[in-house]
Amino acid sequence: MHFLDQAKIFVRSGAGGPGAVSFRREKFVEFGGPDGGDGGKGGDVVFEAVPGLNTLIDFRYTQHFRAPRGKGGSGSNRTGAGGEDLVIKVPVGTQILADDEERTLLADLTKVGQRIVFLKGGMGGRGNASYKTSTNRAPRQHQTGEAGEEMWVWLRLKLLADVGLLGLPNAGKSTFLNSVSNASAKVGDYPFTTLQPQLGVVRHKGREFVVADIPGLIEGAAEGAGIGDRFLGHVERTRVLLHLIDGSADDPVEAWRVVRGELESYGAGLDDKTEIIGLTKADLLDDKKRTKILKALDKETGSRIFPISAPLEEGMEPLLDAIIQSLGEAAAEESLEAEDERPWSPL
Ligand SMILES: Nc1nc2c(ncn2[C@@H]2O[C@H](COP(=O)(O)OP(=O)(O)OP(=O)(O)O)[C@@H](O)[C@H]2O)c(=O)[nH]1
Ligand SMILES: [Mg+2]
Repeated sequence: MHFLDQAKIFVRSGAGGPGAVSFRREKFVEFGGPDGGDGGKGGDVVFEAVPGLNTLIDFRYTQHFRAPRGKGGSGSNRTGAGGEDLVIKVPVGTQILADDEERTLLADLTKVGQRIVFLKGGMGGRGNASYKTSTNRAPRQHQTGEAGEEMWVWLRLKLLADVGLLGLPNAGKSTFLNSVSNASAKVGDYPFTTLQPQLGVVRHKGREFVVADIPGLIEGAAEGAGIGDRFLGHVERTRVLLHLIDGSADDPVEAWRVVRGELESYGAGLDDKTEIIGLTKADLLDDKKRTKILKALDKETGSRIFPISAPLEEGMEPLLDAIIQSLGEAAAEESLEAEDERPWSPL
């Protein structure tokens, strides 16, 4: 699966409509007066985060977004109609960045339904009626309407998954994703089968969550070994990490250490995230070996280890239960934090 997670677009808000110059002329009415109405306001450019979008692919085809201008005012003191706001729908998790060297962050759409008025439409111009004074009863002055604003911006989307899959190559990450979700990721008996992140939606006990499968990590990934750690950006925003360890490998404990080491080198808070650990390919282990590995891992990690076999669908239930439980806990923490946050403002 190839996905586009960055797009450059042009946005422009609508100009205000011009104010009118008009005089009342009616049969049998001796003195007319100025009655030119004001122009309408131009449309705003609004970004809205909507559910159900996972990529920025639509922005490859449409790159220019212009809100309509306000209509001109007219006689009889009629104000021009305002230009409609242009609402640009983006996936949840989209960031809007300036087109400068630093790619300054301008806005961050993290919640479904979140709306940001990004560029304001220009004010409508004043019509001549509004210039009438006791000394100037027939003004011809009017305004043309304020110009709109325009800008090139970058949209950037980090896949917004709830659970990030981590592990060495060949650990069984994609196999797991396929078995629990609607995804059909490529699976292979060799390292680096997965070269692009892939998302899957999991439904379990009436709950839904999104799992991201990313390429495997190896020792030195932070320095670029293998395909490096650049895909870790895609799990930076997940609430929970599911770390899968190949139970049939020579040294599962060392496998766990290697991946933890890479998380630490990467930073960005990844090593503080809740980690759930699954031991894959449990079907290849006899009871004695399995108990030994579980014990060793338990001792090293201090967490409960979930042995699973995705192809046989064994051990999945308790693992999925644990994921749902920690997603619930993570969400509760976030809503507490969100109370201290201030609303974003472009000014
Ligand atoms: N017996 C058994 N084989 C498994 C299990 N899970 C995965 N495999 C096999 O292990 C191999 C690797 O599986 P993948 O799902 O491609 O592993 P991955 O972690 O996604 O690998 P990369 O994408 O290369 O990082 C494949 O041959 C799978 O069929 C399991 O629970 N039991
Ligand atoms: Mg894979």
